[in-house]
Amino acid sequence: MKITAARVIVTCPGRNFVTLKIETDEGLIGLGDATVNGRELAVVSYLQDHVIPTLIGRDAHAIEDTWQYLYRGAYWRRGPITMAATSAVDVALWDIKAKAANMPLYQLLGGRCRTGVMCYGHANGADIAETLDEVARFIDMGYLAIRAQCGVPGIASIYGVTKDKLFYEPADAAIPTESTWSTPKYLDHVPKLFDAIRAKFGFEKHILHDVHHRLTPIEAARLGKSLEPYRLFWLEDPTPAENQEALRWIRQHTVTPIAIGEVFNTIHDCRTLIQEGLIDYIRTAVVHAGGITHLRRIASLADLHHVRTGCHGATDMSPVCMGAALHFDLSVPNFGIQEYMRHTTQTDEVFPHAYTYADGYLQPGEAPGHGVTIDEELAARYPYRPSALPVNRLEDGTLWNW
Ligand code: GCO
Ligand code: MG
Repeated sequence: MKITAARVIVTCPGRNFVTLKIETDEGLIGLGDATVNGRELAVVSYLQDHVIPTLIGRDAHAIEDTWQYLYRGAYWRRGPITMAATSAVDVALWDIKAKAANMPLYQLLGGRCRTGVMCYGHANGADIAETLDEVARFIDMGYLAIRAQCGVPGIASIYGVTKDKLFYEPADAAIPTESTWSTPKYLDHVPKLFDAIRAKFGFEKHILHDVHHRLTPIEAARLGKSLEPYRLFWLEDPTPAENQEALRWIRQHTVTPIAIGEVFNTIHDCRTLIQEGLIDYIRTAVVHAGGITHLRRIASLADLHHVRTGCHGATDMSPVCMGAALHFDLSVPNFGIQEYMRHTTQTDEVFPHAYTYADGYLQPGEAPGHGVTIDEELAARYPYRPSALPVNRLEDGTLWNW
């Protein structure tokens, strides 16, 4: 089966998505997500100028060879743009192979390892009272695991707190908006939130929290220690983890489980973290870490070291990524949890999908392939809108991690 055409579709049904569509001489088509939030057109160019011309005429079944061709063959390997483009090709080819086999993708990946994919939703509020109401709402929706984020007195706006409670789109302007950050105020407030959550709801549900790369290692160690009584499922991105060795400090001081990796693109970004057992969950996403092919390699390494998966699933992972992730989640032995931030109705209409949510679990569905399609006519009605992620400054104006 030969690849005869490939095309990039950019659409903005509430937020920007980049989708690769691959066609074959047997009439089968495959879709892959290539969205990098705030950098969408860079991936479009990489795909159109450097990847698509090399795909035409290739064997659509040769997934591993194509992956190696795009990774090793590129010379300028790794990096978010290259790896998102590689991922889009990889996922589209897995979609085609599973359609050719007339099977849902998880069957090709070894079959079901569990009955469903436990996911976590996002409860957030301007203050503790509002966050508690939101946690209650997610419990009512059947969630077994809930991430809680909350405004901090004295900080005007904060990562993860939003007006639209089911969706979150931080990329809100063509030129990045600026927010202000205070580590001392945050560190004093956060334990109060989790104290209130456990006091009100007990310990039955899994509770998670995202620090979003804001702390130094010793500050992160302090936070992890102060949250131990509340037994979090995980504490996410406590520090910017390009310095993998810094996690040794955090690990020495706290038994709060750590999750890292949503911004990583290859196994090399998390090799030390995994091999030294410095984290408990690896957050790499299908779209940003080289597709199903590379994510399976990361998961296999992680499995050796008792690290479980916890794929990034914010709104900027398109339904195509979410669909592919659920097949991976269902079939990977060392699955931990899947993030599930819902998409807007417009996004769901542009990307009809087989996956479903019920009672705290997601199911990828039984449609052949990954089960996600695109309504191109509808997609064309939502043109690209430039939008970048915000930047962050300390109270004295020093640029900090957002
Ligand atoms: C998460 C993430 C997101 C990111 C967003 C950036 O844990 O879901 O931190 O909220 O900020 O995906 O594009
Ligand atoms: Mg995160």
